Order: sequence, then structure tokens, then C-alpha cells
Amino acid sequence: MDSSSKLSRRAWITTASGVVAAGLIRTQTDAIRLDAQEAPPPDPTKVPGRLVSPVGQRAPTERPERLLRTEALSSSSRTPLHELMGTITPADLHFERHHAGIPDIRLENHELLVHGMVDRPMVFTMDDLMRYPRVSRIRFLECSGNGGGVYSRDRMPTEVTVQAIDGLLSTSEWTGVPLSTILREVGVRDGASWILAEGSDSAVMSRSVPLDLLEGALLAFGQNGEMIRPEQGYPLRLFIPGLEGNTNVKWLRRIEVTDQPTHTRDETSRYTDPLGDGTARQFSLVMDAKSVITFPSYPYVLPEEGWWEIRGLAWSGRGRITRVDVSTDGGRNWTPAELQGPIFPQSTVRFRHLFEWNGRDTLILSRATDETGYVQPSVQQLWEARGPQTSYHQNHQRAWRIARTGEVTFGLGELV
Ligand SMILES: Nc1nc2c(c(=O)[nH]1)N[C@H]1C(S)=C(S)[C@@H](COP(=O)(O)O)O[C@H]1N2
Ligand SMILES: [Mo]
Repeated sequence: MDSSSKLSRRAWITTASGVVAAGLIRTQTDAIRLDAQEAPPPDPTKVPGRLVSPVGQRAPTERPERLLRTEALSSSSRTPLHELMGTITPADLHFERHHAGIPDIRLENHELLVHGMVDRPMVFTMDDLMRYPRVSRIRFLECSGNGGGVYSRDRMPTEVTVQAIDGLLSTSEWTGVPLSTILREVGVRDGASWILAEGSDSAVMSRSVPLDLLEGALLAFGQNGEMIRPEQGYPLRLFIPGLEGNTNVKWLRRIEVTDQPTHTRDETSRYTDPLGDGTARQFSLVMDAKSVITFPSYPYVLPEEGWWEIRGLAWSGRGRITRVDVSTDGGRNWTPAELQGPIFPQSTVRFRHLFEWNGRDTLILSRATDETGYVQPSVQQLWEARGPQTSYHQNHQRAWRIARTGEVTFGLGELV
């Protein structure tokens, strides 16, 4: 590419909406960041550096237009998984999903009511809650609607990013008070088996969760070292490791202990899975094991053949990931990838696999296995289990095609 087309492309980027631009400018691999460069700065050893500042910022040459949550104007925004490293999602890139906007809540006014089948119904201020012993846990959060765009046989996209497909996934270090501590304070009565959790947004989003899935649950107010962000539920959210995103009620204001599910609007009108045999299942709350390749993926272009590192993320709501296999021949042969430790339960794990691209048309896939022995299914296996239409829990294997030109596109359609 000559420098004038670089310049004009840059001019276009600054005027177009960041969302569109982020999708269009990626014609280089992440190894080669040539475009959108300013004139070179002076020798940094010869001029004084910038002074300290109260809040840090990203390097301008990291092209901040890439580090955007897309679909920022709808009711969800997605994490740019293909632009991130390691496992932790920067808090400002955590995906967002809300049913009626982000409420404006002040710490000093927020209260949590815990009542129902308990000995001592109690109201907790944030000061009360923040005085209890805390824990911090690195855990993923995934919307069960994630991946919805790549399930239908008739509609397999090709020019689509991993962000657009699976960006309703993020991982943070969450800090809070174990829910079990607060349930001990109020004294759960014999016979209780569920809770109802309710948010103070204008959707008054509420979900029922069985007590026996709440073992690791947190009343969370911290995210990656700072107070949880408004988008993530400031000042308090229920965080239930491994369960579908929707049960992680944000802006949490009420927990009612019950002996049955409440069947709220949010759990009857949505979040139910049709099964292949014509029945449906409700309360399929645990997120099944899944993996995605984040590099190479659309819109990267491999500039030459040779050794390349396939990189991605794997996670399971049922515990630890024990194994990720990678195929570089469309799913015929599989090789174990390297897993980056430490591996936490219900957290994303970074996997890496070196492969030598021979310049031919290549279809790459990944397949996760968790500590229960569950193996991420192929799309055919999932269709068989769940039928042709389902809106949630589409955790089947994904594929990327590397064309002879080095261009990478979503490749699942070639296998079905
Ligand atoms: N009160 C409330 N809690 C909520 C929601 C909501 O709209 N209101 N959305 C849910 C859904 S569908 C998901 S996937 C997660 C998203 O959490 P995040 O926005 O922090 O990523 O929050 C859940 N908790
Ligand atoms: Mo969700």
C-alpha cells in the first residue's frame, strides 16, 4: 500500500463512525501495524518525557478505534476479543447487556433487601455490605445469547469478527462479599431452595436461581481493582460464576428466599431452550464449555506462509478447562493446544498452538474439554440435540478459513 492511500484512509477513519471504521481498517495482520502512523516522534532519549498524569491512557498509536465495544448504540455492546491479550478484559471494554438502560444510582442511597423464607429479614446499605470480609475471584461472564449469529444452517456469515459472534463474553477479577455470608446473617429457613434476585433498573430485571447453584456467588462491588462500573451494575451486582449472564442481576436491590422459582417475565419470555424432540427446557443456567480462536480470525490477513501461533480463549461454567484441541484440517485431526496457567474454574483460559501454514486453503477449529469430561460439540451435534432454531447456549465449535491470499474469514459454513 502506498503512503497516499494510507493517508486518505486515515482521513476517512477520523470522520466515519468508529464502529464502522474498526471493521474496515483491518487489512494488516496484528504483527504488522503500518497504517495510520503519524510522522515518527523525536528520539525519546533526547527529549524530556511526558509528565505523570492522574489517570492513564492508551498509546495513541495503538489505534484506539480498534478498542471499541461495537453495537454501542443498541442494548448490548461486545468485547473486541480479537484485539485483546491474556484473559482479563479491561473494564472499559467489558461487554454490556441491559434491558432498559443504565440507571443512575448513588452509592449512599443504594440498599439491598434480603427477605422471604428467612429468620431475620434485613436491609443492607452499601456501607454495611462493604464492611463484611471480602473475596476476589477471576471469573468469566457470558450472555447465553452469545454466538446466536452462527447457529442457523441457512445463514452462516463469512465476513464477521469474533467480536460480533462471541463478544458477549468478558473476564474480570470480581470483588465482593460471598452471598453465603449474607444468607447466614438472615438465616435461611428449612425448606427454602431458590432465590429471586431483582435489579433496580427500569426493567426491574429479576431471575430465579436454585440455592444449590449459588455456592460461589458474590454480592460484587469491585471489578478489576476498582468499583464496579455503572454498565456492569454499580454499585452492586449478583455475580454467579458459570451461570448464564442474565442471572447476574445488576443494580441488585432485592433478594427473596423462596421454595420454588418465581417464573418472572425475564425467565418465561426468554432464556428457555427448545430441544430437538419438540419439548423445551427452562432454567438451563450453567454455561457449557466453549472455545473460540481469536487469532487468526477475520479480518486478519496472514502476509506469508510459515509458523504462526493460533491463539484463543476457552471457558466452562462447570469448572476448569482441562484441554483444548486445535484442528488445522477442518476437524479431521486434532492436536492438544498449550494452556496458559493458572487455570481458574469458571474463567477464560488462554490457549496457543503453533502451526506451519503452507499457503494452502486451510480450515482451523478449536474444541474445549472441561473437568467434568464435557467436550464442546460440533454444530451438527448441537443441531441434533437442540433442533434447528434456538436462541441461547449455542456453544458449538467455530471454524476460520485461511484462504491462499492469507485472508481469514469465518469458515463454519464450509463444514455444514
Ligand atoms: N438489572 C439488570 N441486570 C441484568 C441485566 C439487565 O438488563 N438488568 N442484563 C442481564 C444480561 S442479559 C446479561 S448478559 C448481563 C450482562 O452483564 P454486563 O452488562 O455487565 O456485561 O447482565 C444481566 N443482568
Ligand atoms: Mo444476556
